[in-house]
Amino acid sequence: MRLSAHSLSHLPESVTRPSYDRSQVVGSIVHLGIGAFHRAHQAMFTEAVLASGDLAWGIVGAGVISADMKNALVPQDGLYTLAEMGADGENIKVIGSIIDVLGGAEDADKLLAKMSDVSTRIVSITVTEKGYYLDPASGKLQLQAPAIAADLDTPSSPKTVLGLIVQALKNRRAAGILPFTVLSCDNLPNNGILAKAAVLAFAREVDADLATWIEAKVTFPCTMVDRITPATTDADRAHITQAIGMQDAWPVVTEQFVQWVIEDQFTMGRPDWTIGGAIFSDEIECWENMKLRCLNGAHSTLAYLGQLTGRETVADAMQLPLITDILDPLWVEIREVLHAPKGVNPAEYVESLKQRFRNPALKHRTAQIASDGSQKLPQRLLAPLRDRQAKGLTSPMIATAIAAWMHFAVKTAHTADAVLNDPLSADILAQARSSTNPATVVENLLSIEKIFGTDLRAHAGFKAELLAAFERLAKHPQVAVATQLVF
Ligand code: CS2
Repeated sequence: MRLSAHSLSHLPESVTRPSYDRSQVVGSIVHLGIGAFHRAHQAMFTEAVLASGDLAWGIVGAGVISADMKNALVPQDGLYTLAEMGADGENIKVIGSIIDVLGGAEDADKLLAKMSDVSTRIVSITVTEKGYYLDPASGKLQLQAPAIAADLDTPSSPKTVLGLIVQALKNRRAAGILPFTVLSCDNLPNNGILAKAAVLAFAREVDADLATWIEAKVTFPCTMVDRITPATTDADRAHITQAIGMQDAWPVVTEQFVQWVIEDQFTMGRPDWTIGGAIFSDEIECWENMKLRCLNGAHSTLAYLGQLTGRETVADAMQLPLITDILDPLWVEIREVLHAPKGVNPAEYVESLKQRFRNPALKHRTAQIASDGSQKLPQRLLAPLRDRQAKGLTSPMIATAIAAWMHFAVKTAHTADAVLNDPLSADILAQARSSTNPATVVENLLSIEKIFGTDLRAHAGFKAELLAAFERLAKHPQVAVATQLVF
């Protein structure tokens, strides 16, 4: 048996399921990038709204790159299982807030039509850092990126998120329809401001007048999103099949903790996501910085150190004193320049992160977090580093985290058949292979401007700190680095 509207009644009693009439739900949110995170997060908050009786806010999800999620979820009528795993057990729910799924290029026309239609009031996105096509250091739109260049060539049949949003807004303007809200749920600082910058930069290339209209009329609220959600594995699928007594082609396994803080600026209304526990706030930047630096900064550090010490998962990496001895003072460095949101105690926040990272029920692979370092380091580690430098403070632990990324890159570059999962992999691997002298390799990697800008390589004190950290890691008996480097 497979999960679907027809099989819902066969679920075990313990599994929560949609309590409302799904046939009455209106698809007023289009979500671009319907991966595991969206389904563990926004779709769950929206489920709470529907369960409260407000059926005006269903989600039409779309995979932007592929049709895989469509192929998995359409036969299940959009239903999927969400398993919230804690050290003390699990909570299994079937979520019904996604009422239709479109997929990749094959549905691009249908997707554009839905986004252009008056029924769509919010377009939300989770396309990861690289989906914005912004240079990580300068924030400039990558006009030469093949997907962006192709959409700029034929803007009326777009395939990228930016192309779709701009063309749909153009269609709405022409038809006299109010613009939707663009709601970024990506893990980026000022994600709404970045989404706006990317959309406007694209729109300016297409139609300057349209860009002015978008700037004046469309809102791009910032959000802080948080829920640790590893990629679904076959073992997860087997576990869920056993737990719900039927097949689910793409369940989501996540933690019990969840947080969503949203700036309240919507053009055509919004669901009351507070029903599911979301917070509307004007202090988004503080929330985002705290999360990106304390959680994600530590996550990236754990991931690179985990990769260098053979630790497959975050929970395993948290068992290694070498790693926790770096994380604890790293958090101190981060907290010394942190502006926490009102009412939040950063020390308690960090303690709660340790518990979350140690969650034995989550198999969060360090390899997954280690991907796309070029897109992640700037906001997670370089931002607090620069804040410290501005105050004249040294940062040996942030330097250690960056050194761990560098070793990871160098090791990948010198390992046959290893792939560096990063949009800037060609640049990074070229620099990582450029010398066998540690000081030169560190210097060359630090000279990748798209990641590090130009200020860090000009900072003699930081360079010395980074090289010392790089050499210290290389000499540590538990750290496996590329043997090509002569120390
Ligand atoms: C992780 C995040 O993969 C990564 O880079 O750091 O996906 C992290 O799990 C989430 O931001 C938690 O909210």
